[in-house]
Amino acid sequence: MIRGKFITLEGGEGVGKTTNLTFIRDYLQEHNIPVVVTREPGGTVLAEKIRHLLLDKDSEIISEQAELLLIFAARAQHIKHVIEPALAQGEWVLCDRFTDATYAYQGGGRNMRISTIEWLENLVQGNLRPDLTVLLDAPVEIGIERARERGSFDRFELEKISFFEHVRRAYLLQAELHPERIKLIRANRPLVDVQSALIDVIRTLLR
Ligand code: T5A
Repeated sequence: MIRGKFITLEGGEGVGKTTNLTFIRDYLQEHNIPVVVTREPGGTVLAEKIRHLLLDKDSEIISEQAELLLIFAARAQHIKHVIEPALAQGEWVLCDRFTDATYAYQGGGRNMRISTIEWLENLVQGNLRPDLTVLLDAPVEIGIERARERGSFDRFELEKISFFEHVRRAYLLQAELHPERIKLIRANRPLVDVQSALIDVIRTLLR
């Protein structure tokens, strides 16, 4: 059995990850590729409960360490019960956010030590890394505006603009550090243009 490919979508708030994930799924299915669509934090019953705890804006104050460990606890479940089994069966996994989000939000946004994140990444993931990561990048205000139009804010979306500027910078740094894996797509343009750039990137994996 040929192992499936692991694709992740990343970017700040409201850049269009979920919208474009559906687009990529449809594109792959048109090419007869079996696809599992999932998200982080989340993807299993327990990991979705952890997601709820993390996004709940009315919870007690969550310490930075607790936040980081909850994210990796959810990730451990997700990898064991969804991602690895699917890849092993030859299915492609399309995931809305993964560990680059931890480098961006907890590393960049919360200013946590990168070496701690790396240590947890190695512990929880072993050798698992995405085959391809699409980073959708747009100025912070654009994403926040799109998210705002959708309605209520979660615990992260209540952060200040400067937090999201740090997140964006950390994502761009990840792209610089991993140019083979992370493909940057400008998302502050019409959706058709974003999606045509996406097809160019996904095609490279289909070859
Ligand atoms: N988190 C997550 C961490 O802190 N650490 C971690 O390790 C991980 C994994 C999860 C939160 O958890 C944090 C980060 C997050 O704050 P989430 O729901 O995954 O939350 O992330 P959000 O960014 O909140 O997801 P959103 O649904 O808000 O944003 P999307 O998915 O990027 O945007 P989408 O597709 O819903 O689009 C938003 C709106 O914009 C429109 C869409 O139609 C939609 O209305 N749109 C466009 N409009 C015009 N032009 C375009 N090109 C458009 N693209 C989309």
